[in-house]
Amino acid sequence: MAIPLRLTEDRSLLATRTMKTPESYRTHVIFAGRRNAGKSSLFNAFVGSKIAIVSDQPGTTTDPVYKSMELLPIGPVTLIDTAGLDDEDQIGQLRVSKTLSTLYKADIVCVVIEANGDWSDYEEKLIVDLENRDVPFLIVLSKSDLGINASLIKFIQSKNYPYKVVCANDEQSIDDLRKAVGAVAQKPYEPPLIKDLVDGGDFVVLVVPIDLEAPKGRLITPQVEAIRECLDAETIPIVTKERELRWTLDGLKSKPKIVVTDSQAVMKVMADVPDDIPLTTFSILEARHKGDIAELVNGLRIIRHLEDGDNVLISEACSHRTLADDIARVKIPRWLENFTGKHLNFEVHSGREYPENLQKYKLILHCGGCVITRRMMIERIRQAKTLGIPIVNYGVIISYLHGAIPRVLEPFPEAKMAWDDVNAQRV
Ligand SMILES: Nc1nc2c(ncn2[C@@H]2O[C@H](COP(=O)(O)OP(=O)(O)OP(=O)(O)O)[C@@H](O)[C@H]2O)c(=O)[nH]1
Ligand SMILES: [Mg+2]
Repeated sequence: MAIPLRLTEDRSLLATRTMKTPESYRTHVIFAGRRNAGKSSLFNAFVGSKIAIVSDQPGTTTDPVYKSMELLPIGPVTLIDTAGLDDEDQIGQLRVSKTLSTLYKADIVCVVIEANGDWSDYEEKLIVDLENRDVPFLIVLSKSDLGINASLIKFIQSKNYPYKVVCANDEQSIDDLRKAVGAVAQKPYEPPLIKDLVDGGDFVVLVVPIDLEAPKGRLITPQVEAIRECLDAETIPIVTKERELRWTLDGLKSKPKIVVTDSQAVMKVMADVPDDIPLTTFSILEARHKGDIAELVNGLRIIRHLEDGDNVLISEACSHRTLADDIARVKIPRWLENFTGKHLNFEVHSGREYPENLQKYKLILHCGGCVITRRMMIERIRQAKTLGIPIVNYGVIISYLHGAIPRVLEPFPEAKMAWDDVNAQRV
């Protein structure tokens, strides 16, 4: 009797852990393919629950359907079922574009195609896009009980694509599919937040202002992650507010290896930290860890060329409660207008996708992306770059507008080079 009881307990614990894991730590598994390929049936079989609607009517799935689960050995995953890629009428096109905009989240795409069907342009285009963006994929040949097209298998083998033959009602084949997804799914390499800048035994001073914007009773993700990495690296992290920084530094017997501050306190902190101690900000650490720090610094090239009436997008990956003196909505716009002497047209957009008509913006001011994965942040930077729109993150622009950028980029050679280029273009 004791065994089933423990199993139930363990399952609920596992479920709680799965629900609580932030999106940025999850592996995203997406089912994509033509209409009626069997995506929703596989999605349901994969999670073991009838969540997505299944029917023989092509175009049953309209909006993406999400489900969290724990998948060994990779851990917490988010599975996403999508609308078919071959939906051609007007509304269908909207569904297709929703599917395509969901694909950028993927750490693996299961490209579902009927096992007795044929390879088409839809699969071809999808694979080319995934290969270009280095996104792992698995070809899933569905409805194997209805027959298998030998020449389709031959074609897939000739391309060396990983594939699995499955039937939604055959639990063994679904279990094989789960294992294959676990083996193929891959999160991209994440540069460390701070670990590589410090050595065991170093003191590391982290400056964390507790102002109105600080969440009640806790620290924000980059601060917590930095403390954790410092502990992992066997350094001694010392957390202080900006007001007590001088006393903290005076009280240390040896110099800290680096001081990291919240961007908003960078002016005061820069004045208090002697020049021979490296100084940077949590946002700069985040820019390297989550994004492409060189590109986010390169975005600064536009600032001196902004004109009255230019559109500036403030892009936040999450939606959070805003305050009267919100950093993104109020302070950065104010500082930027003061700096440039121009009246700019700021638009705020919160959410996992960019607004439509991105081309109209002269500059994108992006949040640090702490709630999204590195792959998603890189993809957002790539989209901006493809359209030739300069992009910076909040911390980079705050340090720039306060004259702190050369100092806070000093520990990062690739970012310093980008900054030197921005400077060279000014002449
Ligand atoms: N025989 C058989 N039928 C299947 C299998 N998987 C799905 N089907 C049937 O194929 C039809 C389409 O399945 P869905 O799972 O709704 O396909 P979908 O790709 O999600 O379709 P859309 O949402 O319209 O794009 C349904 O009638 C399913 O019952 C399978 O393994 N074997
Ligand atoms: Mg469906």
